[in-house]
Amino acid sequence: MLSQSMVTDEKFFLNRRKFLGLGAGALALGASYEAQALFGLGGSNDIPLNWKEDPSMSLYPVAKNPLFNVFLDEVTAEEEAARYNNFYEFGSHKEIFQAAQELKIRPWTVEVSGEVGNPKIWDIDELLSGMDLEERIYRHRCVEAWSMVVPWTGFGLRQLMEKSDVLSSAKYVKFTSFMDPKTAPGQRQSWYPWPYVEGLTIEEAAHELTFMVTGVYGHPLPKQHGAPLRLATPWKYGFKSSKSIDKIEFTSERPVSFWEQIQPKEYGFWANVNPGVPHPRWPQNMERVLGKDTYRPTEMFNGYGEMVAGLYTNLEDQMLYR
Ligand SMILES: Nc1nc2c(c(=O)[nH]1)N[C@H]1C(S)=C(S)[C@@H](COP(=O)(O)O)O[C@H]1N2
Ligand SMILES: [Mo]
Repeated sequence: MLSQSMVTDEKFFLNRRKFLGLGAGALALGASYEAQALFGLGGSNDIPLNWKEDPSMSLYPVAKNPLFNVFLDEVTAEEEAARYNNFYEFGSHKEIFQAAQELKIRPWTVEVSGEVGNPKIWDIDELLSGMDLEERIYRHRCVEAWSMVVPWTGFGLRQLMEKSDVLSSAKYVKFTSFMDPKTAPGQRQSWYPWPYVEGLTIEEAAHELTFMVTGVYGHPLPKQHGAPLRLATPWKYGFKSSKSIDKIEFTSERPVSFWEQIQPKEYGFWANVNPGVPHPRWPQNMERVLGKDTYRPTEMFNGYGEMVAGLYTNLEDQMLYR
């Protein structure tokens, strides 16, 4: 269960470091990035970054949008981000980068449906070539209290909404991730409500921060980051950022997201970052900086408050911060 692993994440991390400190366990630790650093196993050559065979390779790198690099945060090392993932389809732990290489990302279609004038099943490469791609450096704050700073490449969801002619009857957007238990062992664990589903209000969907991610660090997205298409909503907890999306539905009804189905008191629909509202089982005021041994204070709306606070006026009755 996620709830369990969320509790143990911090402890597990510290225990592993202690374990390493005893000088044992290079084998048991496998390819963990802590082991890489301590035993010098590394170099990026053994990180499975499948983008080398990705047919969209020639689209990268793209121009940076400097508007979205306002924090001057230190960008997380690519190796750190590529080795420490949440992708429950491939396991309920962080080291899924090998397992995720089984995901087949071509052919891949993205079905846009529901309350739209132009429903369409997009071939991913047609979709990518029709969009204005840009690079944005975004913060990412996981509900488990770790964070990273990542240069994503992608396009504003708003671009796709315009092409799809979203109708005024659409109040929400629902993202559905791929379903393929043959390649994704986590999906054979039938107690999870597969496939992974997430949603936003139509106002959130149209917000300029809402980014459909197709690449990272100047190249196509590796599978462990949710190739070939994922979401980034940096003012919300990371579980809102669905990976490997193959359906986008505009609807009049609020979707029930994956974690909300599992544990609605702990993981809600809104999930906006707020350091003052603890998770029921741990505080949210600090975050561990991925790849470092340092912590930093968590910021309201993960630092994006000026841009997004207006989305939540008159919604005080909602569970906005879980
Ligand atoms: N389909 C799917 N999307 C997902 C998840 C998942 O398990 N399955 N985990 C979420 C969580 S909890 C986080 S923190 C981010 C992690 O993204 P990253 O591994 O690329 O850093 O993906 C989110 N998107
Ligand atoms: Mo997360």
